[in-house]
Amino acid sequence: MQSKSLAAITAETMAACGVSAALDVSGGMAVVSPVTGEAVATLAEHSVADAEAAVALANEAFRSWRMIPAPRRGELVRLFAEELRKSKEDLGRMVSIEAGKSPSEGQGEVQEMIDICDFAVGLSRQLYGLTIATERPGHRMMETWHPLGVVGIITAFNFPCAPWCWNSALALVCGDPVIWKPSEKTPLTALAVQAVFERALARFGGDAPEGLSQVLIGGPAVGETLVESEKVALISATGSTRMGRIVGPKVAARFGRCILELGGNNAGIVCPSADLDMTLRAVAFGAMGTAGQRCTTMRRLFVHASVYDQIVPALKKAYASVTVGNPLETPALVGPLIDKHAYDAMVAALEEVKELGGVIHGGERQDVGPDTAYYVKPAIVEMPEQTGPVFRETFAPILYVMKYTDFDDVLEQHNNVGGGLSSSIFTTDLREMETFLSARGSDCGIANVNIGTSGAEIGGAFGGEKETGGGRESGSDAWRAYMRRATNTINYSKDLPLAQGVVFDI
Ligand code: UN1
Repeated sequence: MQSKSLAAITAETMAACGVSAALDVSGGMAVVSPVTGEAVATLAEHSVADAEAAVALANEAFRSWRMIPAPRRGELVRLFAEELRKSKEDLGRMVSIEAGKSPSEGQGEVQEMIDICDFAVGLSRQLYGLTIATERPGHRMMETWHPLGVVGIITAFNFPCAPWCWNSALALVCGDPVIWKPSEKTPLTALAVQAVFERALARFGGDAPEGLSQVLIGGPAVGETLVESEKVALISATGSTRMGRIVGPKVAARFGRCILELGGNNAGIVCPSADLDMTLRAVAFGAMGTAGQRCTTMRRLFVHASVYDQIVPALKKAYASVTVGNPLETPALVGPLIDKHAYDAMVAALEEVKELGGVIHGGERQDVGPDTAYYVKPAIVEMPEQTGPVFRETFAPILYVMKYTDFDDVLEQHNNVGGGLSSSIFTTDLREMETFLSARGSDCGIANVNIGTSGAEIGGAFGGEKETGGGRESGSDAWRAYMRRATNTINYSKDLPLAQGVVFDI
């Protein structure tokens, strides 16, 4: 039995991260842990006026931060990574308390922050522009990357801190202050991360302006203030496609920049030559990990008829035996759903697929916590075809399995959904693999071979196409979204030749 209350563990963990804010504000916003369904804190909320003040302060900070050399800006991120390393366990525990992840996954999320910080530190000396051949003699052409402005970061409950860091670590080295609006479901982790960041700021010294990184606690009104403010140059938003349909047009209407990382409906294809043991393990983590609440979760599995009767029974066995339980007290691999709403959505999807001829294995609510917590056995559903809820992202551990015979046909089916985030093929056949990765293969932002759809490393650009929103965050050249590009042409000759041979003699 747990001797301390979850609220007490929360308070202790927050204090260990250096948070001094009151966690028991009367009449404040209740923060509920999905682990037990109980409120672990009540927080003061920011108002729209507070959000406007944060935007003004961040713009003030931008004026000086953009003039600090990028490698020096990188030093702040380097110190932040050091502080994150010291607080990895505590921050990981906050992720477990607020999002219900296992300790390994909670700490894994913090590791993802450390990794992107390390990446950003190197990047701070590599914000390269091109030198471009010019058609005019005695001229030189180049491009220069400048800081963009204030970056508003809106994050979702399922990854309470890593996506903020993919954005903020890059934004900070690129010269941009950040304002973070975390999910109302996971504001404590944001406050804890901010406290850790402030330790890095204190070590960094005086040239960091006030308001370089701010957190706004509150609901949609606060987020909308960021989205609608012309003084927020870039909005990077992670969440549902429904949210993206609201945010995208609003930012576009003011010609702001947007990075959208929205829903996925990620699939795997299991080919005749697949290494089935490896496939089984990859699918199990991809579909059941984080209780199916990753945007990269594997939601559909197409299995070739020749291996269906080998892999599907093995998967059913793995699903039946997976441990579900309290992530803080047991070594369970699968923790709770975030709330009743998520549970209801799962129940509704399963009811609907049953009507459509789906054969459901698992999916029952588990009696492993109080009534206020929602633990479920992950569900594997054998479907006769891709139909109904299979076309949608239900943010819960449901894996729809379908049989295929023709490779070209399965590629069509694979791509025939709204989401375009992540995808996997399991094969040892070179032709299938290369076709899947080719222009007529997977249409997703992430296409993997012999690994699952989730668990991307920070070094690659992260994001996807179609209803996933088209944004890219994290590694590769995603940093460019946080800077503005200037093309510079310099005439060092004594003549003034015009481009395209135009004559204009006066
Ligand atoms: C998310 O679910 O919003 O690839 C992000 C992954 C993690 C990130 C998931 N690195 O599963």
